[in-house]
Amino acid sequence: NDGYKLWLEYNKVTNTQLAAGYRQQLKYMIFPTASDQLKASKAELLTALDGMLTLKPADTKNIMSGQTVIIGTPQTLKAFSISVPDSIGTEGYLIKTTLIGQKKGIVIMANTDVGVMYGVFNFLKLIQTNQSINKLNISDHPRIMYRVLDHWDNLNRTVERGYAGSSIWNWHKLPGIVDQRYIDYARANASVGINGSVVNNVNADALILSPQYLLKVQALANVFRTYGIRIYLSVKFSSPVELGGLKTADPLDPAVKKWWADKADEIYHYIPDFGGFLVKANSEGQPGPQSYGRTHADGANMLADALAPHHGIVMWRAFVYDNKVPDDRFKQAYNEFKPFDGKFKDNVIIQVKNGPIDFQPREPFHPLFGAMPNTPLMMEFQLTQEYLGFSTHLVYEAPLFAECLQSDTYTHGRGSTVARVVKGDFNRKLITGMAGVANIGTDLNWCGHPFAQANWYAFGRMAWSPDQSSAVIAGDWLRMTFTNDENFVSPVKSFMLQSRENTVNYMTPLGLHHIMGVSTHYGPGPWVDNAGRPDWNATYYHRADSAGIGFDRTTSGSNALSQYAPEVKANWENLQTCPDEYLLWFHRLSWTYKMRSGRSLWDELVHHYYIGADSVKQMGLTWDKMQGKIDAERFTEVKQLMEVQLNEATTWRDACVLYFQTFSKMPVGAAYPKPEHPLDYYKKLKFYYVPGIGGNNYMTN
Ligand code: BDP
Repeated sequence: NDGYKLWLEYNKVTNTQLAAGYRQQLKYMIFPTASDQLKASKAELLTALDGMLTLKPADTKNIMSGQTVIIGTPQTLKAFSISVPDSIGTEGYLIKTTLIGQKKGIVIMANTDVGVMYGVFNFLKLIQTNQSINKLNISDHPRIMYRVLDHWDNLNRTVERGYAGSSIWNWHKLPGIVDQRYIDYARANASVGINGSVVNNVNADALILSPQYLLKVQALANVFRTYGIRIYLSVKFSSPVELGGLKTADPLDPAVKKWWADKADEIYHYIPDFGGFLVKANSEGQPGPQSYGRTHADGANMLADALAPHHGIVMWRAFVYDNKVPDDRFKQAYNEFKPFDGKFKDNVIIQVKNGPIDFQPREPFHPLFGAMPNTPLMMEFQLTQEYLGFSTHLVYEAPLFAECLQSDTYTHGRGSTVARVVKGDFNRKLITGMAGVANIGTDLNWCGHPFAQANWYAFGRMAWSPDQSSAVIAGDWLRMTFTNDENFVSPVKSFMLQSRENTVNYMTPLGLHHIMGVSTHYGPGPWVDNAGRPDWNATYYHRADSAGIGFDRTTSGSNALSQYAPEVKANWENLQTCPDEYLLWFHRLSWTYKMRSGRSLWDELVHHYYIGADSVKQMGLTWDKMQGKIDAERFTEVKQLMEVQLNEATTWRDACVLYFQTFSKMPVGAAYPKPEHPLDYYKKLKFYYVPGIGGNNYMTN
């Protein structure tokens, strides 16, 4: 098993009693397929039932009581006097055991074809996870409108921050060759409700908008459409100059406006259901409206006007920073965007990273969430593990997503969680969205690490319904991907749930952040102090010296905390209430500062680094016991990956402890294993051809 099938393995149901029950109830099927989406849904159902139950339900027109499943939209269901409630909306579905006349049957219903597809995938999940289908009554619908994967894929097939091979988009062979991978990619997305895909890097190449490439994009869109997925493109703000030969890309210039409007018309000619644009502007060297003395609102609204006639949207990123904020990069996005609250067109959504710096192992939630009540804010999570050990470390990210989503912004009183802001609970007029920076590449198993697939899966599930539990999602994923054997699911789920905290511990405990290797972001680099700009240096963030460590963002420091609601600020500013997890994000403390545990800050830091690395060892021991419970290929691959992870975790631990010790000058407890090498060894380590940094237009940090 090479892992290619993801969570759509459709393994045989080994519990014979359960299997017999499923077979009995699914003997017959009423599933008319008037559209491609319905055809694809039926094909999926048949493949899955064949795989799991060696069953091919017979098509019937009449209901055989207790043995029939009826699937469809109102069009199909009206013949049976079944009505579909409006409340499930255009993407929701209902799965119900019900009496139709005198006869009992299972009905999977939705208002639209794509709703039917989601219903079918969720019905299959019940069987994949060995649940009873005797008395079904499930109603579900997405809480978020735009559930989008962002691919940071370059046109030369390198993937910025990609650790799973090359880009799956074979631009050279498109549009002629439509790879089966595109179809399987779309199936996997649809199975978790992802309904959008931005296929190219935010550091965009203007060429993507050329007619030659639009034809290639069209071929992908044609595949995606069948699975309810819209295609989006990242666009370079200076495209009118680079591609159109104009003198300027000033968003207020009439010729520029016309160029974009014409370009939008052209795109919709190729792709009538095109989703819209994603824009990284005035960030890390990318051009943007500010290059012409204009604002983010000017830039975003101009593009929004071009797309509006076709119902497209603009996802405008808030990941902006440069050297304009001398004291703290943390504050820049808020400073630049907050003043424009309510000033964006209705079809603009501001895409905000989960935290204020950059996808660190742990960040506090971004202060913009809740701070722009009249502007749609789209969550941006990173599935590719740029700062989480690439694709050799097992890090299940759902707890990271949940931690951010369940944070209380207090902007509309207690209980104003980030999830509620993102769902638009406080302003029903706004469009809503969640994006995940994809971790997908040409590796046989798609994501590099068999467990990295879980992050793609979990993202889809949380984008559909942001309040779901990480544990439930992990359990479903394990059962669908590996086995229903409880002796596997239970121990593995428990280390998955712990895995992100492990990585925080061996990389950036107690609120440390941005201390990785410069540019490559591979391995530890707390000593980095000579990057091109101060805010690219690790020393800028940890500020360690003989007096202490940490970034003072309280009123006496950069006062970044003032960007949060007063309750949040008060909580994090006060050392009595600030959780240890965020301590050094907000406070600068002496090495001897007494922690809640009774340990000194120094001892606590060392403790976390050691338990972090040790937890990887423990995970490996648990995994060893899983031998024989799953296929040998994936067992061995994960075992090897865990050995690599343990080595790298140990390197992180030893390098960081030795480095910080040069300031604390305090001892490391004798019980802890000694580092294998002196600090200098770690500082001099060189890594060549680190994945994820080749070929993109711009790469500094
Ligand atoms: C950083 C990455 C960089 C991306 C940038 C972004 O290091 O490669 O281009 O984010 O999100 O995390 O635009």
